[in-house]
Amino acid sequence: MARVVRMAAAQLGPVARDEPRAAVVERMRRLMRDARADGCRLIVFPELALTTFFPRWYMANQAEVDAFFEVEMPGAETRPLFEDAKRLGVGFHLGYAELAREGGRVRRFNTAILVDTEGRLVGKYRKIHLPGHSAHEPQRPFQHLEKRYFEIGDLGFPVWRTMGGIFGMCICNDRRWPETYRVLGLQGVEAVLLGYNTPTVNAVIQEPAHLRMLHHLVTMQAGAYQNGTWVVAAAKCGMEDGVHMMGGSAIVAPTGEIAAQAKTEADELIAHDCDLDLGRYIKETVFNFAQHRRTEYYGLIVERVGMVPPPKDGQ
Ligand code: ING
Repeated sequence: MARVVRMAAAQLGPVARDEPRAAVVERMRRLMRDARADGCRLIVFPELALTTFFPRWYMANQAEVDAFFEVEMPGAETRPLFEDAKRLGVGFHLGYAELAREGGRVRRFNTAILVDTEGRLVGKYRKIHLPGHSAHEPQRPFQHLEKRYFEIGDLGFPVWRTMGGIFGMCICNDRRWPETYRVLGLQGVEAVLLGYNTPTVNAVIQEPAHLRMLHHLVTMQAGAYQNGTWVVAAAKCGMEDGVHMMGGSAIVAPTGEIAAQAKTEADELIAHDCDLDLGRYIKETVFNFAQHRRTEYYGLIVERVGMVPPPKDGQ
């Protein structure tokens, strides 16, 4: 039995700091139309897709920071995407900066949503692994202030039954952590949808650029295989306000193989006929969690946050 859903990763090239949301949405609408014409029923847009990757700047003025956030979703500029989704019958994943008023206070998250082929908002995820730093570090060539501008996500790693499968989401740095995929895998996820904005240069320590692509791919390939799930990852990339962001958008099969990969650092669509049953044999044999996992020995994974090496001789 094959439950095939043709999925697309819609890579976005650079979004300039002053590029209006409406202009970015038009680029995304075109990618959605092209995806539908290519037979796709689901399209994945990048993390923080509506604006430039603003955590690269230190901004002291909160109002200046908040200008990069959405206060409603859909809002006036993003509603056309929801309407196109309904008219074309294409579901989508969208990453954006969320400003929410909850419990009598303002909350700010790096958020992603899942919208189905009827244009209905099915699910929301708020980024849990926030990389970078919270204080201004002027010695860096560029900042990475996600810990300053966003709160840690408070929705966990949920999955949703929709569009014929079991879908989960994560965002950018989350893809580097095995825990992300395993928590989703323990819920039977069949496709993990994610966007990312990854600077090509490591701002902290000299690291060969080719390692960026290796680490990006190997973490998703491992996560896919070890949990028998598809992974669809869309970059926002290219030279964005003077900082180069890596491309490499990819669709990874539950076998760990790369089924499709972007070749440019511009707006580019990659698509693949994803059989959501392809991971079944992996879930039922080599990674049959119920049969093989020994959680009685995994305690440190949850009990211990940071690494603690053994005492040195004589200590
Ligand atoms: N960006 C980068 C990412 O995790 C990063 C930050 C790059 C962290 C490389 C560590 C190594 O892909 C975001 N937005 O998380």
